[in-house]
Amino acid sequence: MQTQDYIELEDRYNAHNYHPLDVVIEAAQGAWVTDVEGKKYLDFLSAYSAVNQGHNHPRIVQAMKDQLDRVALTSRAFRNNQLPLLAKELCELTGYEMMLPMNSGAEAVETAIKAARKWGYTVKGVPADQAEIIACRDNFHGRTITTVGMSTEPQYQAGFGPFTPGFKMVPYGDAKALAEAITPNTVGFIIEPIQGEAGVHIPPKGYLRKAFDLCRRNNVLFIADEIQSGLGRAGKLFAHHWENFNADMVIIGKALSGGLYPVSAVLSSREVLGVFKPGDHGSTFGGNPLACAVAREALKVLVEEKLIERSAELGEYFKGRLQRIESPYVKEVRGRGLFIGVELYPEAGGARRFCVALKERGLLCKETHEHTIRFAPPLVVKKEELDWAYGHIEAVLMNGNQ
Ligand code: IF1
Repeated sequence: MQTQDYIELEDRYNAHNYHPLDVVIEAAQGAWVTDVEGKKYLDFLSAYSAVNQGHNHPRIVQAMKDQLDRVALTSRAFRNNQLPLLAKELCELTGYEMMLPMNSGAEAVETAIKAARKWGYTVKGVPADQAEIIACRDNFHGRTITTVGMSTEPQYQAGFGPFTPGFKMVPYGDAKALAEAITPNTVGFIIEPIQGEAGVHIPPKGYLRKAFDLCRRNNVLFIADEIQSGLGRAGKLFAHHWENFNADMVIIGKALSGGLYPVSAVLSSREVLGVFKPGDHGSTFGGNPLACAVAREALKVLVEEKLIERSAELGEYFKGRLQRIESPYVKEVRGRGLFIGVELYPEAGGARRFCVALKERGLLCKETHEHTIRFAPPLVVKKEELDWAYGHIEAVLMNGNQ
């Protein structure tokens, strides 16, 4: 079977909830993927930052195989010998007192919202069913009814209402608006320290810290959605560390497994995660031994291969090169670490055609919204590979879409 055959099958039998580039991948290693025609591509998306450690990292694959030979799933009705070790290692790495494991990012966001609400009722003393959570405009926190209910993107909501009540929206980057939105019933403020899907938006300097201080003063939990920006992607363990504080709650997913398995988690204090009593919350697969073994090794790889430092250094280097391109199409190049967005002028005719052109040249990128191309290679990418990619990006950005 060839590319077109797979596309026809998928279009016939699979729901059309995506518009993928027409490349059919059959294998991958490190920063490279191979399609069914045998063509190789440098991956500049990293499965939306889930493969920060590179595709099929040999150490994580080995840990996964070893665990598969023992036990994959126990359910939380029984204990397993991997969950306690992941919990300890993750808390020691991040400095939090407790974690709660789930599978997808959206589930972990839901978990954080449940924790914040119950904390509000049982610790802060908010009257029953009055808890409010503040979120930011242009956020992306997932696809569940609650998380799309918090979205300001019309497409994510159209046709899916009614939504979960109890959320307020404020503009991203506006501390004054946050201050005005907080009431005695506010239990949490949820934010992406860098907005990914909105187009790699970095808030104004000092904003996150100011927002954190506001939350502190008003006894509101600062909830950092680090599902995409965390675990080294932005050149720090967590992107909000750029402003030197520790969020009250951190939500992680994606690269927590190095892309080999869906693993997510919420990190917080004993005071917050302690609100959950047996039966309050859970998941069939959350915290399963296969997931925990994979996550343990994925975290070790991140630290031992110094991928966070690599992201910071290579990101600075690559962003610098991109910023020096004098293309008539480029409005702005922004980013932290290897989490870089190139925003094009509307006159460029949309980012997608540039992504298609880059695909033809062997570089897999994805547009976000109409006008931004996101560059987020695996953090194991080599400097020479970035230089190779740069040549193609420059050519495409200078010449339109050839
Ligand atoms: C898709 C976007 C990226 C996330 C943040 C929670 C989640 C995500 C900050 C939910 C997920 C993914 C989902 C994926 C595409 C992708 C995405 F463009 F849609 F927004 F990365 F930029 N918080 N982001 O970025 O995690 O439940 O998916 O595990 O196609 O929906 P999930």
